[in-house]
Amino acid sequence: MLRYLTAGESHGKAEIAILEGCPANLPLKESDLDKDLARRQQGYGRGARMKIEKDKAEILSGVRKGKTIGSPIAIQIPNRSTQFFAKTFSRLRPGHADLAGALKYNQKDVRNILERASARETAAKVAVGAVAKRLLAEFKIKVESRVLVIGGESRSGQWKNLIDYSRKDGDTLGGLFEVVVKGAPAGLGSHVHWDRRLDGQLAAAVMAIPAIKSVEIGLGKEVANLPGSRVHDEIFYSKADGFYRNTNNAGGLEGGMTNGEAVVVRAAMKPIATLKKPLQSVDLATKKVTKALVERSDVCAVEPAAVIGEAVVAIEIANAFLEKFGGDVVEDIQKAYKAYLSRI
Ligand code: EPS
Repeated sequence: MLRYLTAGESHGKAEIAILEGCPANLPLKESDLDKDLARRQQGYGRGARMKIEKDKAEILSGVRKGKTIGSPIAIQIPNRSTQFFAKTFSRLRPGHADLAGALKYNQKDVRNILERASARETAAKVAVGAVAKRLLAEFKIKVESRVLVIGGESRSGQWKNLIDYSRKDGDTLGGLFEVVVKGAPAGLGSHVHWDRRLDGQLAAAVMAIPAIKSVEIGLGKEVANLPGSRVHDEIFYSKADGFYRNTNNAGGLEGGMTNGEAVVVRAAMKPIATLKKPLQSVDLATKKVTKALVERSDVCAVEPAAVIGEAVVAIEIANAFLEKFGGDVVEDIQKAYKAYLSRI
């Protein structure tokens, strides 16, 4: 089983992850992680921070001579931009963790909440996700993503203009992205108990990405509006392809298990909570009316969110894969996987 923890503040020394449970003998290089870290930094609408950072993973443990050795993998991504760390503030930003965090943790300086609540933490998540993707790649399973909507607009040709307009207006934009897993076998996850259902695990993982407000699988909320005859994917069989479907409204998941079709997860991201034209708010210290804190931030971060979506989906799929086929060493998993594929 894969388990991971992250640590680090947005403007602290580094983002850190420890991944436990990665099987031994998986070829793994820092550049495997850096590819996705670079993708996470991209996207039109990113703020000035991304011009400063050059996110690079340092693998501190768990890998020797280019291969995992079964021990915990410690990863560090140094932060270059640390100048905000000393600044205090109390002008609460609506939509961020500021108010609830300050009340819960009894903090007068809201930076003690902001620093950890910042989506900068997702750099560590993406590094862990890249290891999961590397593992899945050994078994020809691919995890990809794409942006579907930005600021309510699905025509991608309009997105730059919308983001430019939003930037000028001191506003921010959210959107919708989709993560697709190709090549996963039928039978990952389980119908037998709620916490073993893979759809639930995927939804929890994607919902826990900062700023995500809704997660859908396959047709998603559209299923509420259609009859069963237009929702369920009819089953076919051929000698060459085995069981297959001509539609994938289920998004590759039935009964909490993969069914052999592509797994399709979509998520809606709210607009970034730090606005250049700040919203009405209250000062935590004085309780007086104020404008929310304005600090350097992004105008739109749906493109990076899609990369983060890939990472957390890859971690859940890899976890279900290891649960099914064993988890100590790549060669044993390969044997178990081959035997399973020939049975089904
Ligand atoms: C982020 C780094 C942050 C923000 C963003 C995510 O950098 P800074 O705050 O120094 O500009 O750009 O954080 C947020 C969206 C947020 O809500 O805090 C990153 O590396 O992804």
